[in-house]
Amino acid sequence: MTDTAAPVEEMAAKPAAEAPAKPAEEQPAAPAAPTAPAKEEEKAPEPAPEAKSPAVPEVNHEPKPADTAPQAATEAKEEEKPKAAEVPPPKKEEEAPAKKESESLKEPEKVPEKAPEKAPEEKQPEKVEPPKEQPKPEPEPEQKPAPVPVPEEKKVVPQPKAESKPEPEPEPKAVEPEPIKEEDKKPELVPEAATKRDVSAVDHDTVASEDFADKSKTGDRSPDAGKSQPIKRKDSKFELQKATVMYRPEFIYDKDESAKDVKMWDLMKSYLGSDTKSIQRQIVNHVEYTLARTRFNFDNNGCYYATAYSVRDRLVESWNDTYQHQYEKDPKMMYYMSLEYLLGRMLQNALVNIGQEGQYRKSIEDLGYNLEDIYDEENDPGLGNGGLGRLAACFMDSLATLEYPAWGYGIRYNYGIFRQEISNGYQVEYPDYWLARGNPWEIERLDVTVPVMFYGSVRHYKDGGQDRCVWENGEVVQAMAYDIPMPGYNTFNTNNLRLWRACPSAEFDFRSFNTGDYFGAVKAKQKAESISSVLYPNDTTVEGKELRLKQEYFFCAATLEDIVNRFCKKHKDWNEFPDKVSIQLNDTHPALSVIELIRILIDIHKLPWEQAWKITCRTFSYTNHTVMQEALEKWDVEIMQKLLPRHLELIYLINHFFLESVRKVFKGDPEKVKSLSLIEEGDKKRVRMANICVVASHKVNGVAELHTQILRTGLFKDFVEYYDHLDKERYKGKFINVTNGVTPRRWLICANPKLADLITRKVGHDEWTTDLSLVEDLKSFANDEETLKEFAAIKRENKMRLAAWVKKNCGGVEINPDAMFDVFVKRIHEYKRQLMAILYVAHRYLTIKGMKPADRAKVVPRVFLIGGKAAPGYDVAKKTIKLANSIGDVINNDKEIGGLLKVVYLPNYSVSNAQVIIPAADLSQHISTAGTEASGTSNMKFAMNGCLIIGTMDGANVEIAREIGQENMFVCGANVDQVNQYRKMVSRC
Ligand code: NBG
Repeated sequence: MTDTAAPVEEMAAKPAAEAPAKPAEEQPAAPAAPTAPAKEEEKAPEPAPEAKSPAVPEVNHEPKPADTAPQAATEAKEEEKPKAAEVPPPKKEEEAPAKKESESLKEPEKVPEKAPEKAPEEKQPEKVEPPKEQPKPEPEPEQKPAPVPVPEEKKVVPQPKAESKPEPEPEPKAVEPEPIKEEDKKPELVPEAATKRDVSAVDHDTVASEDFADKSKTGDRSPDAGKSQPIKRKDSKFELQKATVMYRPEFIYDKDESAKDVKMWDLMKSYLGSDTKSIQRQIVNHVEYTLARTRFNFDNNGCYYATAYSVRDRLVESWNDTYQHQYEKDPKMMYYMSLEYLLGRMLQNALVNIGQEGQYRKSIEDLGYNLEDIYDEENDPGLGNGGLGRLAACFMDSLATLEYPAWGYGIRYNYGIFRQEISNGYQVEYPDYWLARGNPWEIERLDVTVPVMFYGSVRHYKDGGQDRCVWENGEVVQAMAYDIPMPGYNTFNTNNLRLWRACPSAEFDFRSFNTGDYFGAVKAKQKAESISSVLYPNDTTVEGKELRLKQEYFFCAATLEDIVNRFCKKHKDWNEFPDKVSIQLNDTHPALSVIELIRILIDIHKLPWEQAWKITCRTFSYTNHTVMQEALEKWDVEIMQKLLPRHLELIYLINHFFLESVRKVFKGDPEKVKSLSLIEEGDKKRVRMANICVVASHKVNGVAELHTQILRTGLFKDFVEYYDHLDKERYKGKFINVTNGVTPRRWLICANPKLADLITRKVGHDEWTTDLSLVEDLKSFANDEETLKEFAAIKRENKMRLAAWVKKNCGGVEINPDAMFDVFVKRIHEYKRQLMAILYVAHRYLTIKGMKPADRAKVVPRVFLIGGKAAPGYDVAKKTIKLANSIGDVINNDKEIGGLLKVVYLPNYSVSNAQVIIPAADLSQHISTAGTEASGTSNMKFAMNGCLIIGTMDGANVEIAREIGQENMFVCGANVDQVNQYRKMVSRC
């Protein structure tokens, strides 16, 4: 497999509101109507010019790194040149044993000249000042890696005053998208992953602090803890990891430091030990001190939580160091904004990535537990619907692994995707309260809160002759951060995933409470909390609900303020913003962040319109994930006007300038104006979120070659034509392809460890784990009996594992591991054509029924395993599930058919279930109508697990076929051109 298709991994305070807050009842009347430009937008366009035939560019086959990453990340990394990083010399010999310039990784653009006065994130532990030469050692993830963070006094992030200033006289040109500048194309700095962590080869005994036994933060009191083995890392291409020992050289103190600080640095200079005893002690300490359980109550579940906390402690160490490093080096940061993350279980993944699975297995087994059973205790955080959410999770893993300075942002939903049960053949949905027992991976940031406003009104005022705006008198909620460390594989680099939770603003509560309206206060609290309460359970259709728009804006406002705050800590010149910040929009759900940035720049920081627009265009990139009309987000102007009046004004303003340019380019062609406008006209005016994203991004990407081509020639055809006419050269790189990818760490090393091991043994190295194209070396074993035997044995073992899973989860059904496992698992949707597969099963059944015994004897026994969730309101999809189960009932109960055919519905398809299902599949189906599936990613996971694919020439199947050879894929159905012809024929009928 190569980078494209397969395996393309990556191919990836009380919060006191300072802002004016009003209870809902006190809402001002509906805000003023859109400003003048808005009306302008509605003007009849000029007469049509001569129509030009749309230029349809070729699909751009961009070369991809082995681990793919979102476009913005690529930008943030392309230019990096490995270079030794400077590690400040130790002050005292005994504290800094012979160091080596370990970080050969990536050289950031520049190193801050002097230590920052303040740690990056909102607050610092009291008076723990770092040595003068260095910035504070505890930046963003500032709090100490205590297993359960103790709520500290909450700090309030100042509410940005909603003062504003729309630049009154922007030239029309100002909204032309910013051209792709040279520096945008090749970003820059990169972090040397966690370079602060010096890993010189130092004698273990020197490093393993004597003090450590008694003073580690886990309260490790074991006599041999002081002799604990330092964490060992596998050899890798990174200099950083060649050494065998890590210690924390940043904890160097100045002679002048107070005794307290000296003590602090001393206590924190070592990492947690990784010998069996140390691990066991850490786990047991968490059982007693974190979970407060007794030794008589140490079941698998307790063991899971204690183990997870102990692993998290390690992640916090590298997460702190990574943050520290990034803060010092100040690279361009890539921010991935996604409303969905299907992370899957984290314990195994974290252990694999930090190279500690073996040690933990030993330690846990020695305590009398089985690691696989412990893995099974973990809830699967289902904070996503399907491919888009899982892609975001794969990207997080790849970004950390490839050492991009990247953060993910999302929402911490209380309820993720529903849990599906099959009852009497029907799908039944249950709320999935994944937080019931707490989430040991997150760090609750009571100190990181951001106020977010809704409703209110816009006041226009004069400021020294300038027209300005202020958005005010709205309802304020607080966004509180929950951070999840994202460890890279075989690197110390540990990025951050920041999820926001909606909380009531303290001021808001008090007001109701003081007037004696206790229930009003509680209601308000619930109303605020409802914003982050539930993930919308649709993957291709939009719920036109106000709450969903609230959720989207809540996410965008909190994230943008956080990013802007971080930028402002080190920079004063706004023009540097796009040099330091790159934001990737995962579909249009975070589209409002574009408008929010403009609002911050214009209304709060009083930048001129043109400058704000340029900065915005250079900052954002947008990934489209679907061409299905029903999935394209459009918001009623009416709802937007009520909820986000200032944002609507700004959208109209952008549209005004943009359409002026469009009219010029197309000589007033009304059809073009209509199709490109950010506002859809009709009975109800609606804001087209995809159009906002295209206009305000410097890169727009599709997720597979075919999909990108369809975007260029279909959905965004008029945009492509517009930019071509505007300045072909300048905008030629605007619409690009970045084929999706998946992480082979989760989908091979975690899901199919034996196959991963076989690959490593056969190709003679494990470099394929970060560069999947290297599995090509397996080709030479294609006819090697021994290898094939081993592969078959592994597959059979995986099939046995799935058979046991089926027996346990599908009402005791027994399936034969020697039958062919024909698997169809994904969200249920008409375009994916599960119905066709089910009808085929019925046909196969009838065919077998009609066979003579002699012919039947030649039939390969087959088990059809189908699974996936249907959106709760999607009737046809739900009926499809029922049909599959009903047909299954007939077939499975037909004694005459015996074991030749079985049908099983696999309930509650999720990441963790996929990890059991995919490695066991012999054949998997990806048969969407050509042109409808943007990419698909499970096709890649099946392929890398040695499963054959039956697929249409759709999405990434096309590239998979090219990479593995069509002869190795069962290609079926009409291709996209044929489908288009059929559509035309049908429409003529
Ligand atoms: C989905 C597509 C898939 C694609 C994933 C990830 C949405 C809106 N789209 O084909 O249907 O693989 O996105 O790009 O979820």
